[in-house]
Amino acid sequence: MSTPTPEASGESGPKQSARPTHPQGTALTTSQGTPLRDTDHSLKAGPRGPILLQDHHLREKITHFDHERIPERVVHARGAGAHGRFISYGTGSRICSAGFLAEGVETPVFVRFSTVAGSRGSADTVRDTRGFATKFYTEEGVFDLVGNNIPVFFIQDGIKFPDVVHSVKPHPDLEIPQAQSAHDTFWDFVSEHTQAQAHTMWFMSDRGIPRSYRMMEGFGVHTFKMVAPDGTTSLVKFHWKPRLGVHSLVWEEALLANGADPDFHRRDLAEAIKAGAFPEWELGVQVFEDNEEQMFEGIDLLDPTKFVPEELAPVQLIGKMVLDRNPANYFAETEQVAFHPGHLVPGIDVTNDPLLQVRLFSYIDTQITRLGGPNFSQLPINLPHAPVNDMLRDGMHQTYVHEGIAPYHPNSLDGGCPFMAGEGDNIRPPFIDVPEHVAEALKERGNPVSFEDHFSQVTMFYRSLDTQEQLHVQQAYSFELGKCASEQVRKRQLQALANIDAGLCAAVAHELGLPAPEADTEVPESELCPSVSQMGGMWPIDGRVLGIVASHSTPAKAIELLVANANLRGLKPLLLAPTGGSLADGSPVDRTLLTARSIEFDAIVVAAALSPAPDSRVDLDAKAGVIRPPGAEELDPRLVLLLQEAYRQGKAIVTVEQDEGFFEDIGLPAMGPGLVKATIESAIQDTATLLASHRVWERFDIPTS
Ligand code: HDD
Repeated sequence: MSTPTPEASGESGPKQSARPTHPQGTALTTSQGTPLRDTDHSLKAGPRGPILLQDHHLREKITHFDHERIPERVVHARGAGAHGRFISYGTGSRICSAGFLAEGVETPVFVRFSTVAGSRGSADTVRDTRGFATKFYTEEGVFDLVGNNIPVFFIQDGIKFPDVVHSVKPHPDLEIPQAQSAHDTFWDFVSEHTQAQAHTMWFMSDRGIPRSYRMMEGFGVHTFKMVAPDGTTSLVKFHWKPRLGVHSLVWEEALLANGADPDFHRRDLAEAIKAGAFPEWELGVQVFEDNEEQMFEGIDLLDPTKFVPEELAPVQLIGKMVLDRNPANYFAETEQVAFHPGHLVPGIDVTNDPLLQVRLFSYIDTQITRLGGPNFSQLPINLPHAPVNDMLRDGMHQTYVHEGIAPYHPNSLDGGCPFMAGEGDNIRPPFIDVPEHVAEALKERGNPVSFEDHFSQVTMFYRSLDTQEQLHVQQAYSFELGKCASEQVRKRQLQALANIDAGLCAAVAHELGLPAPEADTEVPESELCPSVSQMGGMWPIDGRVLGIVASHSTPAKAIELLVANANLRGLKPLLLAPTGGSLADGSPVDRTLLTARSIEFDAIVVAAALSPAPDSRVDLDAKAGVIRPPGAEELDPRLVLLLQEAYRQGKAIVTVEQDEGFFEDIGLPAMGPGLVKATIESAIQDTATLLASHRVWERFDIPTS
């Protein structure tokens, strides 16, 4: 007889059902289940006397509170999670025997998105790489795909991970700056360590400031191995493709959101799911022959600082993921979820990528500190949905009541159980490490020669971007290096930029007031890979946030029509009025001029020109920090500021039945891209059309030189 699994026995597992997971409607108890009738007063020697040590409820309550926090993740501390499901197309079955990739199989998933550098309470919209970690609860065990929104990594060998992380974390003396790469130690490291140039280029691009977790690609980064049912192997790179397209903030939005709504991405994800605009991604793989070289078109597939352009190896789609449920409890789920690249299922295996190899050690190790012991996989969020029958025993926070006397193998006392898969239990295929020939080699600390090219793909990436995106990259490097105090660091990074692209280097050098150096290696003429650009295309607009500016005297019919049309198109309308309360149709005001900021809206429909109370005008001008153009005397300066910011951020502004000169009055051009005068009937359609291309790109200046 095998040791019973928690599910199978229904007895030995964690008895979750007995716990007050949703205590509303029942009486308060101690942790031991004793009902309580007072939790507001400590037990004292008289109402004004000292508190008694015997107050066991007080001591339990305070002691537990004192230990409520666990260590935050050493990286990726700030995150947001969601539940969902993965539906397989079956197309992966040709090369992979994993059961969850068979046609039509639906697998529950939990995804955690994150920033890398900041601590748990840091802001969402900082410039950073984003984590994209997915836990598949398959019937053959848990598979974790622990990726990022950038397909390349900072370093080639995991032994460098503490170095890169120490460099980007706040300086150890004063612990500043928080969640920032714009400081000396980070640029000191990456300019010294040129293999980091590929990753830094990607996150200096717009990928470093995503509009939403829902609008990011995800990448497994490393090359993995897939094993077909007949044992043949392929090398693959995983890609997540968002249905809504890949979109970013502009820098002004990112900065404003850090202050005005530090939970910008977390809120966006949760609210979209709550509104039924379920985020979706398709999972795809680039597939390569598993040969001895493990190279493809000159690209070393074991080098995690390189990616394979989709132009060379198209992404083949194998399934779809839908996130449709928010966590019920942040701590229990999003904080306690424990990912590990070594959580693999039969059919998927690792390669010798030296970054991946070190990760295989690091993740279990970190959970032991973070989650207080080796039994973290028994936490509900980590619990496999497949039956578990391990021989791991005891340890801190053990929640299983294991039966039997022989948790070792082989044994003859517990009926020889557990069997090895394939012996007694033939039903589930076992995990088989892919046999691999390891070349006779010298034991050494070193890299293959193919790891030495640190620049050619960086040049290719930069030159493949659209001109506006290149401008953003120039501005990002100028900002980041402009925040470095050390001139030697700035100069060394300029040298790296010279080796990438002379134009980029010159633009940044100009901003820094430093001479642009000449390249000291040959800058390669590279093929372009336009697929890395985010520009162009029309995309679904589900869950995009539309600000509707109304006043308390805007007719009910107008509000009803605008809101209904917005809902019809899957937009999320937010009603913005001078003060709180309800509007004529009875709808509650979502934002007031005091609480609204441009960053919250993807587009704005102005159904009412809002004026301030006459006596508060001067005061409001000062508070809004806006100089009202002469034509805008009657307008509330906060509305002027909102619209001016929205204009700068490339957002559609649609007015409904406003004065002919409205745009000029608020200091915008009378006519221009994305400035629309509409009727109540056409306003939402006009907005939706503009939103489909994410932003009014024509607004941004493109330098001519
Ligand atoms: Fe890592 C967390 C992604 C390299 C060590 N990593 C972590 C998370 C993501 C990644 C998304 C957050 C998971 C979550 O939401 O809980 N890490 C990556 C990617 C890498 C990478 C895509 C390279 C391709 N990581 C990497 C290396 C090491 C680590 C080389 C160590 C040598 N990573 C960790 C960690 C973390 C972690 C310290 C912190 C918290 C955790 O694991 O659970 O072990």
